Amino acid sequence: MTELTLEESSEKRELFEKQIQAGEKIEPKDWMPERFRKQLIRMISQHAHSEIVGMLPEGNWITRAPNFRRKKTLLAKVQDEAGHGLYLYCATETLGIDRSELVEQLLTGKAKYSSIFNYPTLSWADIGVIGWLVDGAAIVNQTSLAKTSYGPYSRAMVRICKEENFHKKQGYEIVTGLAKGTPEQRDMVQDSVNRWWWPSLMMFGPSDKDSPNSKELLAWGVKRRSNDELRQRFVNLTVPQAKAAGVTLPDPELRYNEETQDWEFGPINWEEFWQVVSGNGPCNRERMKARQDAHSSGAWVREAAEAYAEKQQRKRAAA
Ligand code: FAQ
Repeated sequence: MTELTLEESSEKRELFEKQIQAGEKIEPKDWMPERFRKQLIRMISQHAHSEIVGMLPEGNWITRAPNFRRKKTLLAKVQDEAGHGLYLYCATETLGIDRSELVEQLLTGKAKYSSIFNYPTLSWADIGVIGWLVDGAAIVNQTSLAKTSYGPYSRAMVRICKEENFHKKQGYEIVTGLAKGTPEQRDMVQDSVNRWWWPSLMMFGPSDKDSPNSKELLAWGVKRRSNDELRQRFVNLTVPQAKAAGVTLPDPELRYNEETQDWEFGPINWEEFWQVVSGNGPCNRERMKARQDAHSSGAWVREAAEAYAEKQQRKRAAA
C-alpha cells in the first residue's frame, strides 16, 4: 500500500466519512481506514468460517434422512452452505488478504465461527429446527447486513438470503410435520426446540452493552442494527411461528408487551455463550478436528491444482 502524506490521508478520510454518511457503498478499490478493513476481514471471514463449519452438524444427517426427498433437500442445503462460505471468502479476499491465511486462522483457532455450530444434532428433528431457528436467525441478521456499507459483502448477503429463505422453509416444513405426527415425533421435535432455542438467541452476539465492536461497526454502517435489536426482531417473528407449528418455546418468561409490541424474553445464559465462544462448547473440539482433517486430506487437491496452474502458465509463456 502506498504511503500517504498527512494531508492526503485526512482528505481521503473525509471523503470516506462522507460516503458513509451519504449511504454510499465502499468498494474494494476505494480508500478506507485500516481499522475499517481489519474489522471487515474479521467479521466477513468469521461469517465464511461459520458457513463452512455449519455444514458439519447437518451433514451428519445426510445418510440418515428419512426418505429420498428429504435426503435430496438436505444435500442441497448443505451444498448451499459451502457455496455461501466460498462466496464470503471471495468477498473477504477483496480486502487484500489471501484465502490460505483465512483458512489458517480458522484451523489454528485464531478466528472465530458462530457459537451455534458447536451444539450436537441428536435427532432428525434437529434438522428441521436448525432450518427454522438457525437459518431463521441468520436471515434476520443477514437481511440487515444486505444494507451494509461494504459493497461486496452487501451483494453477497442479498444472494445468500434468498437461499437461506428456502432453507428456513424446508426446516419449518419438517417441524410442522413432526408436530402433527405421532406422540414420539411430537416429543422429538419439542425436545429439539428446547435444546436449540437459547443457542439460537445467542447467535446474535453479546448484548449491546457487552459488545466491544458494535459501536464502531454501527457508526460505519457495517452493522445496520445492533445485536439486541436483531435478537428482539427474531423473537418477535418466531413466537407466532412456534404457536402456529404447535411447539412451545422453552421460556416461561415470554410475554407480549402491548406498549412496545415486543415479545419480552427471559435472561440468556451468557456464561454458557462465552464458554462456547472460547472453545469449551459440547462439540468445539470435534468441529475443529473435522475441519483440520478435511484440510489435510485435501492437500493433494490443492497441490494438483497448483501444479496444473503452473503447467498452464509455462504453456502460455512458451506460446
Ligand atoms: N459466535 O463485539 P461483538 C449461519 C464474538 S451464518 C461466536 O458483538 P461483532 C448460516 C465476536 O466475534 C452464522 N463468536 O462482535 C447457516 C467478538 O469476538 P472478536 C454466522 C461470537 O462482530 C445456517 C466477540 O464475540 N453469521 O448461521 C458470536 O460486532 C445453518 C464480541 O462480540 C455471521 O457471522 C457468536 N454467535 O458481532 C450456516 C453474521 N457473537 O472477533 C449453516 C455476520 C459474537 O472480537 C447452517 N456477523 N462473537 O474476537 C455478525 O453479524 C457479527 O459479527 C456478530 C457479532 C453479530 C455475530
